[in-house]
Order: sequence, then structure tokens, then C-alpha cells
Amino acid sequence: MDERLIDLGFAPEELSPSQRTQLDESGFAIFESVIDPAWREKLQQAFEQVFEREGEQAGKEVSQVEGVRRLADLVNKGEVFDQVYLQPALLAAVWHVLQRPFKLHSLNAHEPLLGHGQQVLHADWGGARETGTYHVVNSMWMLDDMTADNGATRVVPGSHRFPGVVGEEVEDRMAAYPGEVYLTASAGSVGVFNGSAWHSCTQNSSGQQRRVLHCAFIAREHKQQTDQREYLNPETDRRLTPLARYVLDV
Ligand SMILES: O=C(O)CCC(=O)C(=O)O
Repeated sequence: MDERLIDLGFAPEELSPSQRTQLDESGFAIFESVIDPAWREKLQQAFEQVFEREGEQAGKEVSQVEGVRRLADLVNKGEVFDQVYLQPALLAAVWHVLQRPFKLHSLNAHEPLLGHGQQVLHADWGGARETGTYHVVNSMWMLDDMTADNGATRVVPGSHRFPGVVGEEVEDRMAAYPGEVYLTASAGSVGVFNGSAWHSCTQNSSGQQRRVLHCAFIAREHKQQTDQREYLNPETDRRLTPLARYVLDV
């Protein structure tokens, strides 16, 4: 683990052997019961309040997508999000995959609406691919149950080790890919995946809510998706601990 995190008071949670194996072999793992019901309710409420407040501007810091309720820069949208990017098991998983110091890449949210959500198969890391050297880890914080028909994330097991770039290897990236699996789990779970793994959101065909936070990390030598120094607002700045400052790199 990054000694700097430990010096700043971070206490990592040990991963189980099966979580390590899943992250290594499949490129993803699901951590159950990470978000307790009271916190999950607060996160759901915050999701709705931010969306309501921002209206047509919601998500614009990163990207807006037709038929998807997107939010971005959640670090600066409420104290309730502070513990998301400091969650002990998550940070232990990120270290396990990256094996070097990292920082927050971005904290966003994503909810595909009925009939929407299908994305092209893609990887979050768009740079050079080398098995064993990874750069990004993303996590899906499930504020609602994630089911096969409400737009669960699909992931291709083992694809973090594929040498090829998905855009060059796969002709129809909207289509199902052989062997892909859906990250389905109960509300309160967190799915963690290697940012080199091929994945995408799928279509919500049931209309059941599927609100997810995306909390992504990147190796410290790279640029963040959301430049936290640029976006940091005075209210967030006032309440951040030294540990949070290090993880955000502010
Ligand atoms: O929310 C999801 O299922 C995945 C979203 C995703 O991969 C993206 O927006 O790039």
C-alpha cells in the first residue's frame, strides 16, 4: 500500500483471496454490502437533489448523454460523497491492481432511462496496453439493484489482458461480445473493475431505476479526468482532511 496513505491515517481493508483472484483473472470483482442503507438513502437523495438543481447543465463537466441522467464532479456537490473516494476496501483494490500511488480520476453518476443506455464496448484507459501494467480502476456504486434488464454494466472477463484496442478489434461494439458478463448485484454493492477491461453500460429495458456512482482512480503520474485543483470549491476545500487532499491531489 502507498506509504503516504498510511502516514495520513488510512487503514486499508484486506482483500479476500477470491477478490484478488477475480481482480487479477477476470479484471473485476463485486464487493457486497459496502454502502449501508442509511448512507445509500442519503446518496440517492443527493443524486436527485443535484440532478434537480442542475437541470439541463447536469453532467456537463464531463459529458451529457441522451437518455441518461449523468452527474459529474460530485466531490464538490456534497459532503455525503466524501467517504466514497476514501472507502478502505476500494482503495485496497485500486492499489492491488495499479501497484503504485494513485489519485482520484473522477467521481460521477450515471442512470440509463427506459430504452436507453446501450454503449459501445470500450476501455476507460485509452493509452498503451501492456499486461500487468495498469493505469485506471473504476468502481460502480450501486444505489439501486443492478439487474440484467435495468442497464447493468457488461464486462468481458479477462479483457484487461487483451493486447488489442477494442475499437480496432471489434467490428460492432454495440453488439453482445462472446463471454461478456453483466455486473448484477444488490443495491449497496460496489463493482470494481480494471480500467483496461472492455465494458459498457447496457440498455435499460425494464425502466427500473439504476443509479450508479462511478468512482474512478488513475495512477498518480497521469492527468485526472476531472482536474480537482481546478474544480475545488471553497466549501469542499474547508472540510477536506489531509488524507482526502492527497487522494484528490489538491
Ligand atoms: O454505468 C455503466 O454501466 C458504465 C458506464 C461507462 O462505462 C461510461 O460511461 O463510460
